[in-house]
Amino acid sequence: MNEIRTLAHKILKKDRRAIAQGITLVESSRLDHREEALCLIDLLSKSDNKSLRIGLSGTPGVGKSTFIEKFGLMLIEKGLSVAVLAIDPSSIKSGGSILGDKTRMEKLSRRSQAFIRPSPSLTYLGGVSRRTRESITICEAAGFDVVIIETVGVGQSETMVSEMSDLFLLLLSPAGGDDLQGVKRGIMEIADIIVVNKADGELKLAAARTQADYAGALELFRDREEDPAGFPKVSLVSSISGDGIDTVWLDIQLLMDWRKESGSWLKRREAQAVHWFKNEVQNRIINEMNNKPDVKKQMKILSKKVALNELSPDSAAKKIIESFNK
Ligand SMILES: Nc1nc2c(ncn2[C@@H]2O[C@H](COP(=O)(O)OP(=O)(O)OP(=O)(O)O)[C@@H](O)[C@H]2O)c(=O)[nH]1
Ligand SMILES: [Mg+2]
Repeated sequence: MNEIRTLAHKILKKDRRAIAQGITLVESSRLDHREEALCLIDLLSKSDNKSLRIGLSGTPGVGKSTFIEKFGLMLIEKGLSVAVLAIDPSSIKSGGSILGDKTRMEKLSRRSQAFIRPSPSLTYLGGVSRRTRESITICEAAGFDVVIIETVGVGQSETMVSEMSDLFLLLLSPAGGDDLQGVKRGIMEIADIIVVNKADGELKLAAARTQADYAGALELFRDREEDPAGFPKVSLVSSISGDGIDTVWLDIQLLMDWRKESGSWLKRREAQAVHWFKNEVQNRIINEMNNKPDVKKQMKILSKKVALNELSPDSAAKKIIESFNK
């Protein structure tokens, strides 16, 4: 474990290779690596650095990479450092698309104040969330001022990302039609700032219309007592020209200052930590069960009975727990 101590030490000094190595370690599914990863995260969790964690989501092609590049460069201009963790749950099926992204954030990835880490997800969503959370801890310990967690909009992943960030940005394109782009209510509920991108050239008018549509729809959700007036809000940006990006940053700061003042920022972090703790308890119980051959065998038998309606799901669950406790 001395190696892990050295690794932690290097990460705390913002050694980029060590950061990458640490993330690779927490991403590993090997059991011995998991033990090391646990040790590393425990060592790093004690750092008292608190990065701003921004969740960012949007459908493919909406301009996430272009936005992050402009936004990240702006942060660097302001003397801040930024880490980008991109997760792509859709690559479970497609085999990964986000990896090409590094080239699309070319300017940002060349800056020493930026760290970009695309992660194709090869495992179940629970696994993705665990390692992303731990990757955030690594970036935070390394002292990045801002950590952006990017995900492609596919239902579950937004919720997961919002559960590990301080605030959540949803990127949208100017709409063609008058419907709300099929954006699910749940996602509108978790968004703190909706950013309508591509507000430039021919799309400028459509973007303004989209902004108005969403501002109207958001009236329904604007009852968050812990937030300042006007949030959640809808902003217009062009990630190509950079117009509006600074306003988004001002809004983010306004919201964070407000939440820190009111105490809701800390409450959210505490609630998130407890949430993930419970999550890991479930993961561990399931893992332990899967590691017991006789329980696994009974699981198979009972699954059949449940499928044939010979046993209710709850009775079957009770039996499994009984045999697990034996
Ligand atoms: N006109 C205009 N085009 C933009 C803007 N932002 C991005 N684009 C274009 O939209 C396309 C997709 O942009 P990306 O940044 O790759 O989008 P993405 O959301 O990262 O896409 P995926 O990584 O595939 O999910 C590119 O051709 C960009 O040049 C913008 O503000 N205005
Ligand atoms: Mg992209």
